[in-house]
Order: sequence, then C-alpha cells, then structure tokens
Amino acid sequence: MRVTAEGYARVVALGKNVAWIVFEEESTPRLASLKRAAGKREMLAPGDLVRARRLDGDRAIVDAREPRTSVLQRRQGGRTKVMAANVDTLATVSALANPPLRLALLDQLLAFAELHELQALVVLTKPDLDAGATGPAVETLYRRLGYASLIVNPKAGDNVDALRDRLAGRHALLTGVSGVGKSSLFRALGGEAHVGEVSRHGLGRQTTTAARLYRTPGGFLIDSPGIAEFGLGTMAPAELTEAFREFREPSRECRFSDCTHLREPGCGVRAALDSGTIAGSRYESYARILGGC
Ligand SMILES: Nc1nc2c(ncn2[C@@H]2O[C@H](COP(=O)(O)OP(=O)(O)O)[C@@H](O)[C@H]2O)c(=O)[nH]1
Ligand SMILES: [Mg+2]
Ligand SMILES: [Zn+2]
Repeated sequence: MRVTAEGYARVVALGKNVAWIVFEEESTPRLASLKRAAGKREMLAPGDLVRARRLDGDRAIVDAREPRTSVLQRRQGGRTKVMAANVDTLATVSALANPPLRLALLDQLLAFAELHELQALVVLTKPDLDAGATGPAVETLYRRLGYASLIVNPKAGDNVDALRDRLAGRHALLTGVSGVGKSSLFRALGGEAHVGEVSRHGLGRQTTTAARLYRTPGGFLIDSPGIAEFGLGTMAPAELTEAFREFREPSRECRFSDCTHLREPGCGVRAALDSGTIAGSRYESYARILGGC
C-alpha cells in the first residue's frame, strides 16, 4: 500500500492490535495498524496523540505515541490500565429520571475529578421525564459548589449548544451510568456513533472497546463505555474530605485532626451540615462512599 501523507492523529478507540485514529485535518476515523515500535495495544489509550501515516483508501499506520500530558488509570488485578490519556475534563452525565437520579454516584464522580485534578461538568438529562421538577434545584446545588452545571435534553436538542460551548477547547471524558443519554449527547454534539467494523477490513474478528472520540473546536470528547471502571476504591476519610470541596474549610474546625465527620464530637463538617452550609445530599454521599456505598 502506498503512503499518502504523514501527520498527527488522535486515538479514538482500540481493538486488538489496531486503533481507530482521526487525523488532525480530517473528521472520520481511519483504522490503523500499529507498528511494533508504537508498542502493544496496551500502550495506547483513547485520547492519545500519535504520529501516523495515511495509506491509500481509509487505512493508516501508527508509528509512535507522543508524550502524554495526563493519564486516567485504574487498577485491575494488580495491573494498571490506562482508561484515557490527555484528558482535562470529566463531563458527568446523570438523568433526572429513568434511570432515577443517584446523587451519591454523581458525587463519587465529582470526587474522582477532584482527586485527579480534572475540571468537572455536571450534565443533567431527561428534563422531560422529571416529574417532580427536581432538575433546577440540583443544577443550583452544583453551581453553588462551583461546578459548571447544565440541564440538557439531547433528544430534543435543548441546551446542546450551551454544552458545546462548555466543551470548547476541553479534552473531555463523558461519563455516567448506562441509559442516562451519553451516546445521545455525543450524537447531538455531532460525534460519530460508530467507528466502523474491523472485520470488514480483513483483519479478523475485532471488538471495539467502546470508547469513542469526537473532536470539538480546539478539543475532544470521549464517549466512555460506563463508569464501573471509576471505583474510587477504598479512600481514607482525610482524602475524601479533600475531594468534597465544600468540606475542606469546615473540616479545619474539627476538634480531632483525624475526624471522620461521622460521629466525633466537635465536628466542623457536621456543624456546617446543621447550619445548612453543607447540603444534606452531599453529606449523605460522603458517608456512603466512606462506607463503601
Ligand atoms: N425522554 C428522554 N429520553 C432521552 C433523553 N436523552 C436520552 N434519552 C433516551 O434514553 C435512552 C438511553 O440513551 P443513550 O444515549 O443510549 O444512553 P447511554 O447509555 O448513556 O449512552 C435512549 O432511548 C435515548 O433516546 C432525554 O433528554 N429525554
Ligand atoms: Mg452509550
Ligand atoms: Zn469532622
């Protein structure tokens, strides 16, 4: 096959010994084989920037990976696996209904973002199914905490433009449980739903590891498969207190320096809860995460 051009490309999804990549000046993914020098499949992750060559047709070859600015990894049976590279924003998606809103889960994702120094975005979907009209209060709660927060209906297209504005220039990972509307949002923003069937290209049977990437103005958005991967694991109370941003200051008033804020006397966090400075749902989430949810 003839090489037509060389350049930089972003990794969208990975299969076995192959990657789907999007060249900087293109918009549709190409299926790329990995040169040995580029390392094994494990060495690439969605969001990676690679040097690659375009071949005739829609194929490509990945030659090398550029250095990463950040990695999101998880531990898996003693090994660490990179879930995404070069990400600076966690776009959390929660449905206001169907599936029911679970604030403990949202708070867990926000804590994850704090610990990994990612900007977080709170996207609330399915306002049309929100029978109790809880959306605006939830949106306000997170806005007050300093999180960019938006109610979006990806099906009807409401607020999709506002979301696009929020994502401009960001390297974001879209995350939330199954059924909340991540793929619908991804499509509403203009992302490709599928990156292609590898078997058609004669490389044998391959399965896509579901992460997909869509380029936004000056940035990208990765549609991740789900959040089972984001377990916060076992966290010490002090670490979790740091991850709940509005707990930091009140916790300095705690009588004991190792206060868990669960039952100790003279607890600054519970005082803030009693005075209404800390929202009941946030405290509940904190206690649930500490207790293993
Ligand atoms: N009524 C309503 N349905 C929605 C909305 N957003 C997504 N859906 C539907 O919710 C279902 C799950 O959406 P999907 O995008 O596949 O969720 P994902 O699993 O997070 O990727 C689909 O049937 C969507 O059409 C919304 O704002 N309102
Ligand atoms: Mg989906
Ligand atoms: Zn305390």
